[in-house]
Amino acid sequence: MDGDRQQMKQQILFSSDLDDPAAWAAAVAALRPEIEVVDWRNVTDPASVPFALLWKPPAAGLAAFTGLKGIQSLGAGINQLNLAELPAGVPLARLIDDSLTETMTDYAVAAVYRHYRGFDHFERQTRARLWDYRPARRKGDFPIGVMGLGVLGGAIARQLRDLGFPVSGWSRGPHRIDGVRCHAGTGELPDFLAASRLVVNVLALTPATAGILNAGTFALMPAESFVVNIGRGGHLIEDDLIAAIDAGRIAGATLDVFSTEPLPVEHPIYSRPEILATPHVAGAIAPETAARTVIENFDRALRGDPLLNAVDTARGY
Ligand code: NDP
Ligand code: OXD
Repeated sequence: MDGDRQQMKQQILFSSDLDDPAAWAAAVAALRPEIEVVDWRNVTDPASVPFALLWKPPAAGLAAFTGLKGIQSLGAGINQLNLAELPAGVPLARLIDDSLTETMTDYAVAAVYRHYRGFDHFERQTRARLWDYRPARRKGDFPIGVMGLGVLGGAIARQLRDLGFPVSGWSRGPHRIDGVRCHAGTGELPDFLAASRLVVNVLALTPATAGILNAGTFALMPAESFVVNIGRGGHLIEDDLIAAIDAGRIAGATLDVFSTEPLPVEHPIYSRPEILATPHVAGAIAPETAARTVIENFDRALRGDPLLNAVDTARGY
C-alpha cells in the first residue's frame, strides 16, 4: 500500500538559493498530497520529473531533467533564470500572486514616502546632529512616474493615485488607468520623465529596457529628482546614478535590485548617504497562497495546455 502510494507521487523539482523548499512542499502537499516538491539535491530519478519550480536552475543544470513539460519561475521576473540555459521548447511561466503584488506595492509606497516626506534627508541630518527645519512637501508638487504598467506597476500606480499623488505611467503598449496619465513607447519617454519628480521602476528586464535608468534618463528628469528601482539591477547604470547624484540631478535613490547580487562589499553604493540599498526584498511570495497557481500550472503542463502567466520568450517577458 505504502509502495503504491509512493509510486503515485508526482514530483516537482525545486531549486532556489532564497526560498524554503520545506515551506513550498508543505503548501503544495496541503492542497495536493500526491504532489511532492523535491529539492534538486534529493531528486533520484531526474528524467521522471515533469515540472520545475525554479528561482535559478540547479547548480548541476537541467540536462538530466529530460521529461520536463513546464517550468514555473519562483518570481514575477524570469531573468534570474537565464532563458538560454533552459531546455528548448519547455513552456515557462512567471509567478503572480496577491502576496507579491501587496509586498511590492507596500515597498513602492514606503520608498515614495521616504523621499516625499524627506526621511532620507532627515536620517542624514540626525547622524550629523543637525536640526534642519524644512516644511513638508505637497503631493501636488511631487508627481510620480511608474515605469512599467504590468501586474505590479499597474497596482503601484493605482495605489499611489489613491494616496493623492499625481501619477504617470510608462509602458511598451498603451494602457488606460483612471486617474493615471499613461504614456507608451520610446517616443513618449521624454515627456513622461520630464513630468516625474520620482520614478519607480518596475519594468520587465529585456534587451530594450536594459540600462534604461542612465545618464540620459536622469538628464530628462527635473533637477533633484528621486529614483526607486524595484525592477532588476540590469535596468540601472549604477555609475550613472552616482554621477547624477554628484551633479545634483538626482537627489536620492532607494534601490532593491543591483547589477550584482549580493552587492559586493566594496561597491561604491554602500558609501553613498543618498542611496538606500535593500537586499532584493521588495516582493515576497507566500507559498500558502501561490501554491494554487503552481498546482494549476503543474496540471496544465501535464495536459499540454498553455500555462497561466506564460512568458512570451520572443517578447522577453
Ligand atoms: P509584467 O510583465 O506584468 O509587466 C512588465 C511591464 O514592463 C509592462 O507594463 C510592459 O509593457 C513593460 N515593458 C516591457 N518592455 C518594455 C519596453 N521596451 N518599453 C516600455 N515598457 C516595457 O511584469 P510584472 O509587473 O509582474 O513585474 C515586473 C518586474 O518586476 C518583473 O519582471 C521583475 O523583474 C520585477 N520584480 C521585482 C521584485 C523585487 O522583489 N524587487 C519582485 C517581483 C518582480 P506592456 O504593459 O506594454 O507590455
Ligand atoms: C521576482 C523577484 O521577480 O522577487 O518575483 O524579483
